[in-house]
Amino acid sequence: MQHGKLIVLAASTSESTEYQRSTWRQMLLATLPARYARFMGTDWSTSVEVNADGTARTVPNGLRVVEALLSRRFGEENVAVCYPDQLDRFVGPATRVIGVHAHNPLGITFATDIYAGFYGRDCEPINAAEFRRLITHPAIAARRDHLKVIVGGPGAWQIEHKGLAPEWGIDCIVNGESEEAVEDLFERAIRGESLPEVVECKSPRLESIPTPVNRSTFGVVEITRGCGRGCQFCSVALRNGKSIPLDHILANVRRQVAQGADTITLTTEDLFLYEQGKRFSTNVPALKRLFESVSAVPGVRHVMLTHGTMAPVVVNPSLVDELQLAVDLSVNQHPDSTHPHKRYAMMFVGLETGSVRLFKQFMKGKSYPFRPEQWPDVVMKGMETMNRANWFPMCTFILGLPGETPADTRESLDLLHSLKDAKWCVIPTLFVPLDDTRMQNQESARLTRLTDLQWEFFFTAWRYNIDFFRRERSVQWKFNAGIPIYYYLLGRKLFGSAMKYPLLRLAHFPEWFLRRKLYLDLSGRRPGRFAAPAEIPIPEERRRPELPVLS
Ligand code: B12
Ligand code: SF4
Repeated sequence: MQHGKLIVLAASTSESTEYQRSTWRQMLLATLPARYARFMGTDWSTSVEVNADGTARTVPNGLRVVEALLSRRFGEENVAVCYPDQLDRFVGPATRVIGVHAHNPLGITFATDIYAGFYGRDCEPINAAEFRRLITHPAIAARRDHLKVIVGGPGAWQIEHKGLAPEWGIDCIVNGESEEAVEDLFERAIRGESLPEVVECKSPRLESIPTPVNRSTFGVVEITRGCGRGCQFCSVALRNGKSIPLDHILANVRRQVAQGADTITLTTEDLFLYEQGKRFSTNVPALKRLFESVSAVPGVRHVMLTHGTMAPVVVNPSLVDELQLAVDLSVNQHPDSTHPHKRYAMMFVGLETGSVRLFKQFMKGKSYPFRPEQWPDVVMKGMETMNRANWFPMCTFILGLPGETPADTRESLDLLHSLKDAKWCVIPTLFVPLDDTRMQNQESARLTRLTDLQWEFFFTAWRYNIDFFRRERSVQWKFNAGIPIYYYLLGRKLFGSAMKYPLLRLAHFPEWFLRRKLYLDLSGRRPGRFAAPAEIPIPEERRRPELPVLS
């Protein structure tokens, strides 16, 4: 392209790839150390598919939203969306703005840099290396005199936080939902006006959210935005809650399919907020209608989920049975599923802590309509109900919340132990004070400061995951043998001896040996502290109001 496009939008390959159709694999790209990934015996490819004209086939949905807005305002012939390797084809003398998407550009959010940190302090995750390759691309540097660089997306705050904008030649960082800001901002950039270093956006009105025109990574289609549960560490907690109208959702699904997607990822902070009634009451008929309508679109073979909460499943245990399509159309399979094709529905669920004290302090809305004191019961009952219906959730826990004491960590360990036989995946993360949250001024938790109990939580969780998801038992012994070697060569120097026995649990050392050194005893001699109750009473004053009647 000789002259270039007026507006070029770009996303890094590791944030755009659909490689092996695995969201799980893509998430690992956010955590694996770039330097050593190739030695890990697996193909951690960040390969992406390019259209015949050089544009990107799939990029994160947020960038597709921006593309839709800018194409409407400036004409689609003036906007190109591409990956770093194709920037040369679109950036030219006519280009005035480069808009870059940042999902997790430095890898400093929950669950990311901590894993790269196991390989040494200077190891950056693949996501960070790939983002740097994009933002420092020579095609952008060569045209700096006549174009502006604008970076937006859920992880844009990371660049601001680390003060990297000047070094990377970024003119403006856009934080938050950009629907009502982005067109005027790009207009100013095209005119060559100076831009504010940072723009903080407000939640848009529902009618300002456009239907994307092109295909997003993993066929992401938004069904709701925002969440009113108000957890203090969460950046989307402050976004206003709204459900996207079904006809917009279906129009988006049709566009995804028309461009080759056969999998649609219904994206939300909480599936059960979709068309909710008052005070978080789940609208089961609307959810069923959503699943039925999406799966009826010709070309849709799979439907995937993003996030959800436990409390609605406990309030209404038949909910997951009613949404059987989520299992039937899932891409995930596991031998422990009782589904005829061994499918299971996977959804991210934030459990975050077993400590009622911390739960009350930082996230009490999560258990509504149940009281914070009922949280462990809600988790146990919700897990039992989900598993029975072949929903195997992927659950996060946050270690190192501000003020966490050993007693709090023990409570989390007790809950973890009680879930020993659950069908799930548990992801331990470390507390990160995300910008735009009520905890943004608190201190981050650090691997180097984890206590022995926190290490025990960390590696017991991964031991559960290995045991539940392990496919090839033959390689297990190599993994087990490698762990003590890692500890003595590197782990001990980086993190001290507090990690030793927890790490040996990951290596399947016998429990008769470990139980003298650790808090939990996984040998089965002691039952878990919590069990799923037959029923959990909803406090009288929080009883569910009637749902609005659906048209
Ligand atoms: C779908 C999704 C995924 C999918 C697909 C990701 C993808 N690469 O496409 C999967 C499951 C794979 C995934 C993985 C991860 N994700 Co994710 N993901 C989401 C989710 C649920 C929806 C994203 C979405 O479409 N939102 C709707 C769009 C419209 O919002 P948006 O993306 O923010 O875009 C708006 C603005 O940001 C802005 N904008 C976006 N791009 C641009 C570009 C420019 C130039 C401008 C001006 C503005 C702009 O305008 C858009 C319209 O308002 C969000 C939560 C959420 N609801 O946003 C989390 C979220 C974005 N993910 C998050 C995280 C942490 C991750 C992981 C790092 C998780 C992990 N620990 O492994 C990985 C990273 C993967 C990777 N390689 O990049 C965090 C980000 C927090 C942060 N960065 O500080 C979020 C917010 C979840 C959370 N609550 O913690 N994710
Ligand atoms: S329930 Fe989830 S999305 Fe809602 S505020 Fe809490 S952490 Fe954020």
